[in-house]
Amino acid sequence: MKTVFSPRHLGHADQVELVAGAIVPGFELPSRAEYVVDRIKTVGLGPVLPPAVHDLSTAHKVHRKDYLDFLPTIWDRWTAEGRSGTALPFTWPTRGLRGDAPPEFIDGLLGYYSFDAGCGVVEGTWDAIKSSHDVALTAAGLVQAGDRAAFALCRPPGHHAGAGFMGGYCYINNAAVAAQWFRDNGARRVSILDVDYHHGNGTQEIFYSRADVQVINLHADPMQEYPYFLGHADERGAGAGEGYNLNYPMRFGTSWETWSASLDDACDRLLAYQPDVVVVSLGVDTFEKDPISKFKLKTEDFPKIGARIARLDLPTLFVMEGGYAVAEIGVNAAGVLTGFEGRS
Ligand code: OKP
Ligand code: ZN
Repeated sequence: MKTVFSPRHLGHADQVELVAGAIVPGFELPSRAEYVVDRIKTVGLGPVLPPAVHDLSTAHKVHRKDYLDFLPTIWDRWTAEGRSGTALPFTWPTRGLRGDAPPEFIDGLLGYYSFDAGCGVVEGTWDAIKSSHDVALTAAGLVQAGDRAAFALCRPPGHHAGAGFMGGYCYINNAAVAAQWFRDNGARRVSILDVDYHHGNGTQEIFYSRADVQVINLHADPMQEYPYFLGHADERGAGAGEGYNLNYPMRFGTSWETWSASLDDACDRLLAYQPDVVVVSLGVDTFEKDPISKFKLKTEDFPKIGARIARLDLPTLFVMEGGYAVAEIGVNAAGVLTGFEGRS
């Protein structure tokens, strides 16, 4: 299968984040994507193509206009205050505060348009966000044009980004934009299968009231793990979307036996929906050695994920999300894709 990839992700670098009470170098490192693209080439998955430039018209159907307008302005607003380093928020409009309108000053805007301090912005961040969006849409185009599958090697990732907010290293929800694009280009129904360790709260929020995009999430139980405030099994969709959101929360320590049982059930539910195309939010942070996660999948398990998804026998777009054990992320992500192709 073809991979779409842009070196423009490299400008999104040296951002910091808040971990265990300390400001530390961010885990969402540029080397992550470099390890994956290197491994794709080593195993000979297929050609690696640059993205074509796309406008934001599809993104505007899944994100709020004011949010998309704000994103490219963050770095200039930050430096206009004489600041450097990483732009980060420190105040959020939680219960008991008004969150109905954006304030004027950059610190307030950053809080208004985020749900955590996980989305640092540096000079090259917007260009990386836009390149990641273009990667997803270019790869979607390959599937639309008849490729059985394609790999969007997106960085930054997207599944925590909601209609009007960033969070969890995610700014534009690449998988959601791709799903919307498939809907606008002939797909009657689209399924999003999110196998990242963390619940894809942004994707869930975007499609929660829609029947035309089924959203299935396999993830760590939000009672124990980030993002904490969404991802429970009783969140099943609302209104027209009732029954089209499915969550499989699993406890710390989950290994292949339990995880794959959830995947099997998810695949049954996916097939029952009869989608025309599947978008896989591909996180490999379920890996036993991932530095920020607590599941126990082994390297040998990742090809089995791909093989199971291949059995759906549907056009499939893989969109890169998380995975942080940088040395192994390439092997595990490529393992899913070669497993999909029946190679291992
Ligand atoms: C993004 B993706 C605090 C760090 C928690 C958020 C993790 C975001 C994961 N110790 N940061 O789903 O892989
Ligand atoms: Zn994750």
